[in-house]
Amino acid sequence: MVDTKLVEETAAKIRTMEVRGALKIAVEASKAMLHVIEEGASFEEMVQAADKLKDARPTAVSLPNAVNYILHLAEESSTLEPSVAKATLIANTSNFIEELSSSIDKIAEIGANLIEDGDVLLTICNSKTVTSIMVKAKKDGKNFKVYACETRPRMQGHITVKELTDAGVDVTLIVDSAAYYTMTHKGVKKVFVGADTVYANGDVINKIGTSQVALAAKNAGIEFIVCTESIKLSPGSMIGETVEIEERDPTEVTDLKGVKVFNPAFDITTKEYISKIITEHGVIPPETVYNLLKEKFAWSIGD
Ligand code: RI2
Repeated sequence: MVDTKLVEETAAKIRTMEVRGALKIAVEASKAMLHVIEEGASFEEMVQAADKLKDARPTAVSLPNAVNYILHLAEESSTLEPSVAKATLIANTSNFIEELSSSIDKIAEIGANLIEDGDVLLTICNSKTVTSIMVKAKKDGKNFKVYACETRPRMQGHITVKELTDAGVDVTLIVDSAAYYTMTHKGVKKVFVGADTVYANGDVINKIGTSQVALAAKNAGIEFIVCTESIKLSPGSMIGETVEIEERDPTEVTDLKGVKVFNPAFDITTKEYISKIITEHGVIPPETVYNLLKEKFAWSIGD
């Protein structure tokens, strides 16, 4: 029996959102998989570990995509001589984690080119992908302002404000319901948001409130830009599968007793509201997500 303590701990941290953000949960789950592989897990035990990790949160496909890719690597290496199979799998999994972790730096480089001196930007929630782009643009010497929606109920906007302040970016916190007023009265030029899952048709699932911001941006004639690593593309959507929209505990919303609460954690922004998508492979229109999916997930979907 392999030691699955790290798997249990990682799954618990993802569930409670101690570890959060769609890329980060994929990276941490992959590290837990690498650990059980190093421990000498059988394929069966790897599948069990993968299932535990995938069950932690339902909406971001980055999590199952990463864990399933490692199982695919395990299947591939199982055809090798037993003496080299484990070392090969460890090396391939480590390379994958390295690539996954560095995909955000490539997006930061590309995304920073889209920020111009004097820009006024708006974002929602805390996407490390988005803040990395903004931090890179600042390092490149650009001066711009950011409005950050606080993002009820978990207030991830506060994390965004801290990250940007620490990097010297001029950032202002707003309540979520001030998004449209801020767009129209503070000269917002572009909205940058992250993604948890991107469907083959270009629709994007992100933190609750994102689609309202997209509607407001469209009405105000403001560019709406999604920033996503390709690990967040959904291969299942190519065959019509949808992801479950996570509903979280009512206590996140209120401590009032006897009140009915609906607390969805994500929503879907349809592609007609999305101006462009920034990936580590370049800037693409939402209509071309299908092509990138086919290329990146050939291992999962076949020909
Ligand atoms: P990065 C987050 O979900 C937000 O919805 C954010 O936009 C998205 O993941 C992507 O984050 P949550 O974990 O991967 O806060 O860009 O529920 O960091």
